[in-house]
Amino acid sequence: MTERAAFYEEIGARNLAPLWEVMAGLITPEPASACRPALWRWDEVRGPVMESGGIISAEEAERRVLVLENPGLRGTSRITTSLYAGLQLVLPGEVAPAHRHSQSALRFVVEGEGAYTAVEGERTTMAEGDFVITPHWTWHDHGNDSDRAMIWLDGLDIPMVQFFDASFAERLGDDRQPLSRPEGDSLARYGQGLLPVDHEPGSLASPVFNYPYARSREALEAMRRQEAWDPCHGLKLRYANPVDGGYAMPTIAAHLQLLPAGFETASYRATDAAVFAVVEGSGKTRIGDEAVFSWGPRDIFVAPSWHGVRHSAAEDAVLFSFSDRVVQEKLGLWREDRGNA
Ligand code: 1HN
Repeated sequence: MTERAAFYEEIGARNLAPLWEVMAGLITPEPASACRPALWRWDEVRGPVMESGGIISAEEAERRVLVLENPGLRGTSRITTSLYAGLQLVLPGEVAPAHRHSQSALRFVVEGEGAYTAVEGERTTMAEGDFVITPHWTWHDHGNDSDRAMIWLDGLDIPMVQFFDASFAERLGDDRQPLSRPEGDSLARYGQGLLPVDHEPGSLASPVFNYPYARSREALEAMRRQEAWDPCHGLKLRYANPVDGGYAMPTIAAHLQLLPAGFETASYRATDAAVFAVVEGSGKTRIGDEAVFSWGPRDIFVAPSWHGVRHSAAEDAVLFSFSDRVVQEKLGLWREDRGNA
């Protein structure tokens, strides 16, 4: 045994390790993630999601979800190093029982209309493209009183909470939480460019918990008549907390963007790995040197940290996306590179 190996063995018994053997892997000159570009085509995932409805009920599963696992991070329930994503199915007549946990969640409705989520005493009926949040430690339950299956994309900060060892969770006991406010109350109070006088923020998350697609889409459509297109993003809007102008939740940033037919974005990279869900249109996205994905409605893809992203839209296209950008910005870590990747 060499002198070094003997030394490592000796110190290892005292729970000590030599930094110089691992330093280059710890402090990389640029992000070096195991996260890979990946695409989930709707025509390949819808079948299994619907099939899961015959395997287990929403009630028994608590949440009947097929997890979107990044191929570079299999077995860890992650779509990126910091985020979890899944496709959740709620069939007509089903309920997903009320619970709350430290993890914050977003829903982006992919298929269906008429199912609901209740959050902290208010229900919202959901439609395709709606962005719905259930912030950390809020009671939430889902149900479907419509006659159609509903499937949505879940995004949660599970890996971040895991990293901090800060997970708490509890069940309410009843399937449905008691309702204390009429549907639409939050949007009326906080989502009209007005705020209740003397409003004191009681939470780090937005008091608006459904950002309906019809309104977001209309905003993009109105802007396109006026706005110069951003070379990297087309027209891109950020889901905002109306109380402080920040992101809708403290750990997950979300955006909606419009790319007009024929538009090709300049290469763009940032330190936040992003999950994209296609709402409308079709096109292609090149991610680093590794992947070119052709996409259409309801497809989902992920771009890892610091990989150059270039979108090209064959038809007018709308992309929803979410990432950990809000956290990285707070920690002074977030960087972007426009046009050089
Ligand atoms: C959760 O609460 C939901 O409320 C979905 O719909 C997915 C994955 C892990 C932990 C909690 C939901 C989840 C989750």
